[in-house]
Amino acid sequence: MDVYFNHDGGVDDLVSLLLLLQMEDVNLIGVGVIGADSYVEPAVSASQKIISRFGHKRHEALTVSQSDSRGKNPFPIKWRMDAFSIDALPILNEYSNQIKISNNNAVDDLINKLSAADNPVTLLFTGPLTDLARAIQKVPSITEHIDQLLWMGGSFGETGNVDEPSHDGSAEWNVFWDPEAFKTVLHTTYPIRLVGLESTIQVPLTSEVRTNWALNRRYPAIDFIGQGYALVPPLVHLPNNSTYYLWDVLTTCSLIDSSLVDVTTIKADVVTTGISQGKTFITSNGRDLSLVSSVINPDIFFKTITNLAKLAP
Ligand code: AGV
Ligand code: CA
Repeated sequence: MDVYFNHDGGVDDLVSLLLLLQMEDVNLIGVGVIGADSYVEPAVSASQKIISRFGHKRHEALTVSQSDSRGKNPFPIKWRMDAFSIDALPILNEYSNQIKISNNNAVDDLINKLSAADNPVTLLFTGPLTDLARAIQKVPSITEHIDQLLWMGGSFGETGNVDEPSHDGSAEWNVFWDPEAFKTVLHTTYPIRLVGLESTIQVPLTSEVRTNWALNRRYPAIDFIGQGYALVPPLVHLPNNSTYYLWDVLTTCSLIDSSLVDVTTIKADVVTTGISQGKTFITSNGRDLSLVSSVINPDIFFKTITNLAKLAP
């Protein structure tokens, strides 16, 4: 399966990149990084180092492209800072980085890779859809090369996860950052599969999960995962605005293992303005989408992470 990955530099975005590199059935044709839930420079740099340190021979020629996209509703600075810490972890700085930055920005890199593709490409997005929306607007014919879009975004349950002034809390952050981008993507026809908050709520970061990574830290990639998630707060008693879930990692693992999740089909749309901007909702006039409705067995999901990470060099 040919895969193009666009992420936004959060802890679980960068762990997703590491895991994607271990998937033998995935032919990773490009990586784009957008400075949404991160500052883009350290997020690009950390991505280069992760590919260099934990990638395989087949990844040697991979480049990382930097996005110049800006969102309507910026992420909290506190969360965006994590990319600097990950980029500075000793485990990523022991050996020199061998992976280059693309000469093209993330929009043009996506356009070029799709235009040149021999086979239909699966898009994996774990941040806002801005780069995809801009690429489609610039060169509409690239959609012919898209096999499907798998996206961590949206919420079809009671609430979202945005806790900001002038908003009612109904949106999920990756949609809220750029609601128009999702609207643009909804006007296309290739299959879209969403992983939203109704399923990711089943896979919070917990101290039990952390202990398991600690016990396996003799594997360098699992040590890295433990170090990365040490930057973010776990679920202890009640969830709050900063509680961390494995949103993007669930999305990434469901790419190769559809038995991890249950999927339903819905028709959906998005609110682009006002106090509910970024809210996704079901409506009979909406676009056909597949929605990951639940995680079948969270223990098996966490086991999948360690099994994949054990394959890393
Ligand atoms: O809304 C989930 C998305 C995912 O792509 N991101 C984090 C994941 O990378 C935004 C986000 C929501 N709550 C957060 C987030 C939190 N408490 N800390 C950092 N990022
Ligand atoms: Ca993300």
